[in-house]
Amino acid sequence: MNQNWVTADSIREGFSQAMSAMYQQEVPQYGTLLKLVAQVNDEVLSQQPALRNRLASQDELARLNVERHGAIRVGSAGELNMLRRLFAVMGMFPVGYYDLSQAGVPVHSTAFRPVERAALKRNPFRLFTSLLRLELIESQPLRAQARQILAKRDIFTPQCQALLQTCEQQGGLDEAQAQSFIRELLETFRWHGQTTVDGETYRALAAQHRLIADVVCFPGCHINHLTPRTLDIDRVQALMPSYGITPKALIEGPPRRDVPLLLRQTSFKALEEPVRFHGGEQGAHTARFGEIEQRGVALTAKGRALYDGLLREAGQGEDNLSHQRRLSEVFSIFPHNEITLRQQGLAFFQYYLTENGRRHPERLAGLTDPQRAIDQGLLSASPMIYEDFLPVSAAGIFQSNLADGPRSITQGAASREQFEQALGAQVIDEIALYEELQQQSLAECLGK
Ligand code: OOG
Ligand code: NI
Repeated sequence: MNQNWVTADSIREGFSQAMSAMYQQEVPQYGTLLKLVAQVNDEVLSQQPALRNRLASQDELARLNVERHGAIRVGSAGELNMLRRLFAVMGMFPVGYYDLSQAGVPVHSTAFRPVERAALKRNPFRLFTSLLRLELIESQPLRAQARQILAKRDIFTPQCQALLQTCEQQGGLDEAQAQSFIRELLETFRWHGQTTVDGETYRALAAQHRLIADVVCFPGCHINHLTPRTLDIDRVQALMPSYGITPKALIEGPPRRDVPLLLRQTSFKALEEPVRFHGGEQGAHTARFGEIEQRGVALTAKGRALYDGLLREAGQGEDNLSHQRRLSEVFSIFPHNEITLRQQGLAFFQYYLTENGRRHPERLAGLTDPQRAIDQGLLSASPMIYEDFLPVSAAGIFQSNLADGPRSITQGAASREQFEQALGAQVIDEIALYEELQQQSLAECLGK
């Protein structure tokens, strides 16, 4: 490899910064949300020195305030396939398959994200990427029309496509090329206040499902939200109104816990924004919103099955207070502390050598059981952060922004194969990835 190539990590970092700057310009409320989250994170860290020390010692503090994910929606296999190649330049790979059609949202999705520990630490930027499933549109003529409109657009600039080719051919990008790659790729995700179709077509597609109009009628696939990570989502939700932001009714995901589980999310409603239809007619479109999240420990398949069952059992409350209360009750059987979560094989952990362990590698040499090494004070275990998404939560977020319109789509079945065919690759299994990282960290500690 040529030493002058810019690393994928550094292109991803540059890109996520550029995306954040663009979105702050486009949606000023996002800037307000960033300030609120940073303030709450500071408060939590000063109130909980143990948490601060742990994050600092694991080198996790630095990523906290840059951490964010975004979401985009595309309309065709060709677009998804191009995105896969483009994101690979930034070290982001498709992890997980999410079927949202069960919940009445005509898309299936993956998350492009870094997969290695060092890359995640440097900058974990992720993009939740959904592919519209035109086959779920009930009206046949509209389905054909949507296909035609999508076939005519190219959401990537010519320079962006040329740089991708260069990168794939020469094996990397130099500094100047990396900078223009970031600039050109950003264009794909910019907001366009102008549709490619006339008002009548827009309204016909929106009448099928507002999501369809959002994907089909614009010249690009605008970023629809960016999500900062908070250490206390309940506090941010409570403070949002005093910052002029109205949160959605319910916080999605598990309840508040001593050891935070998986992912909790909330969002503010999509803004109604002026658009100009092709031909000059003025209208409005709602697509872009704000979201915050609190990340917790990644669960094993066993832990995840328990989570899914309890979430189903709890159902949906009317308001956040009663919903959270009910969740807490139902989740009371889920082990509350790290030791039990680990011993029952419900969650993934990262292993670290203690001071003692570092001084006495010979004592670790013969050990295979991490528990014995922990008991002997040679090893410590810390929850591995969940880097992915939750389909029920994602559906809730989609619906809080899109559900209050008409819907004429059929409920589809999951179709992972079809998605992977469009993508041009298989999606990586997230559970296998955590398993591997856990094994790796243990092997490193035990000097294997
Ligand atoms: C994506 C909604 C899902 C999440 O964090 O689960 C999502 C979208 O609206 O395109 O962002
Ligand atoms: Ni999101």
